[in-house]
Amino acid sequence: MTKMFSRILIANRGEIACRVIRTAQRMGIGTVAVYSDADAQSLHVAMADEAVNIGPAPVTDSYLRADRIIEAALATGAEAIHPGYGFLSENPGFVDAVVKAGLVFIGPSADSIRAMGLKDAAKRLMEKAGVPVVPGYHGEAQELVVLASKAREIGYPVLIKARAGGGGKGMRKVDSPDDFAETLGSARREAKSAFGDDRVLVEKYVAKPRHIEVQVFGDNHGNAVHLYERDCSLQRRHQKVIEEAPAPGITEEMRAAMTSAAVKAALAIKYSGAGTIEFIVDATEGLKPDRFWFMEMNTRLQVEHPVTEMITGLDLVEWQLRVAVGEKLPLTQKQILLNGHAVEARLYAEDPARSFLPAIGTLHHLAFPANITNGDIRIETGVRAGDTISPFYDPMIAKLVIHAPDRASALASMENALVQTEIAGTKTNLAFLAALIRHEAFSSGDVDTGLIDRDLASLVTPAIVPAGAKELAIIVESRLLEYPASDDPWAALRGYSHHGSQNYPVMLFEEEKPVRYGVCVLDDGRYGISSGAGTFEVRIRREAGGWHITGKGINLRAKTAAIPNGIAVLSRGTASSFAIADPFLLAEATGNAGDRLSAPMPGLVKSVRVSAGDAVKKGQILLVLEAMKMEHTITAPHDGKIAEIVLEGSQVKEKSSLARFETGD
Ligand code: MV4
Repeated sequence: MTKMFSRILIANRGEIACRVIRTAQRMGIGTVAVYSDADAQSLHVAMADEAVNIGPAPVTDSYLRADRIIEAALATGAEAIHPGYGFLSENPGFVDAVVKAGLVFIGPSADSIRAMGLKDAAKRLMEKAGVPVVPGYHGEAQELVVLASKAREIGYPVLIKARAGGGGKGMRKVDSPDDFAETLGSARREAKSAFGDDRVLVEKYVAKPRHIEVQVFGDNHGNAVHLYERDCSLQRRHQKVIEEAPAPGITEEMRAAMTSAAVKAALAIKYSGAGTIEFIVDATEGLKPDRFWFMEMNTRLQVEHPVTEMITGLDLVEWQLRVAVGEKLPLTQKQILLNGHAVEARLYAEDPARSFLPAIGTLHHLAFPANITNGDIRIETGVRAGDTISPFYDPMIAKLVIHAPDRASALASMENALVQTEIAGTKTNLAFLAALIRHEAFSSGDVDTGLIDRDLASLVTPAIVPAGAKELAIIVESRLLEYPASDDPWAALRGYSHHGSQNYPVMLFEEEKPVRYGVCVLDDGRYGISSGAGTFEVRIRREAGGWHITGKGINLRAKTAAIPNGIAVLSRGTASSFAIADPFLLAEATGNAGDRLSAPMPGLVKSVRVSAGDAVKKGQILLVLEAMKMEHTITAPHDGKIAEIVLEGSQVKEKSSLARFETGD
């Protein structure tokens, strides 16, 4: 029995590093994380048994520094390196260096990676193995006259692809022979600058393509199996957005054809480890066994591998570790069963309304549903509430993965999970994901790679602020809700002072301008909000984990979360943030601030002993703050004249201002 590693190094970050560490720890394997300066406080570092800094934030100075990664492995006694995906995971030079250092690369051989790295050689190899390859030309000749005549033979429209490209990079569609020469030139220039290699192949353009890929696994004893297929057609600019397994609408005949072709491909290159054979499928007339073709092979574990794990009940990272120490595949093909349906949604810190620009920001509030009716939920993430999404790396927040008995319930559960996900502090694609799950064509299984681009306008709707969100934010900010009706006679007085019901001031920034609201308690659960536009009545009830606010045109169930200088209202996958204006900060902002006296702790301003305009002496009592069941007298730190003083009865947060003195000038 070959001995399992006692310690491995994970040469990655974020959710995939956490995911690999989780399996290693379950198997009793020690874990070494590597991190850049920007990731020093990140989750994967906290999870690992030990961690090594490998350099500054830019990936070229850290996560791509093969030398430092190998050095870290040797220094910590790690026997093997898991590359995750991306970074160095498909870099044959890295594999060679790892092996040269006497370490094990948890993945395929450098030769397999090289064989699949160049699209033309990969296609020639697959053709020889009897795997269907997209009709086209992937030969050595690169002269224009040769390629143009091949394009004519193939029949327009054709696709010109850089052989060193992948994932859509270096790809050009040509609709007519008149455009071939010029398009070839531009494709070549792009390939040269992007990959340092301007060689291309020419293929028949497959209309209405679906992206269906087959997970394969090989060991070092000549075995290879498939773990069924995944449909990854919902992509935007070649970035996968939602993936699922099995492929909607696939027949047993189609599955048999695709999975046997995929296993044949793996065997053809004596593949070891986790791999994915990507096929492109012409779905113009549904899924037909004679209309799928090999596109490329990914020689790594993929982002979307959890959907395969959930329909097979297997742990692919465990399989990678076992195969890497020389074990045979844990199961035979017959023992790998498909159960149910799984779907994954990639949650990103990006702004769909601004063409999905990455949105950096701090995740002041981040909460996922722990369970879902009629399905299992699995969250893969590398961040926690309070973490900041770094601008240096992929702005992924998490992958939400759902498993359910069938596709319809998997999609329903995913929609349910998305609307229960709460994020405040950065823009996200959460609402976009929910719109996609609800999309008519998608939910009926009529998917293709162009769906998102075609329907983008209807999928990206401006974020709406639900009616009642602002009112809820104002009342929560007034802190009146923290004193629900109780039998404590003093508590009942909350909201009242000796002269009737009191307005609690709340200031919001709206369109960059401070707007003052007054909140008063009308009776138990009913509040009045007054502003320049008059008074508005609402009723608020506490509900499971959140609030239910009702009023004229308002019926909202929501939760709230504190964010810096503001409050977020979270409801059904939307997050509305409101900026709270601290009146004294305002004074500073408007440049007429004297020096300020701020609250040493959160509390209630029990009584105020002076007024604006009063001259006070050092040590004179200005107000009494009730906090932590005690009364704290706040005195003047020096002689001076009061410019502003907080209202008696106000609830103040720590560090918020209590008084402002006139400046000396
Ligand atoms: C194609 C194709 C149509 N016909 N090849 C995109 C990136 C790489 N995976 C190959 N890709 C395509 N190759 C032929 N002959 C359409 C695409 C394509 C695509 C494929 C799968 C998933 C998403 C896609 C988005 C745009 C184009």
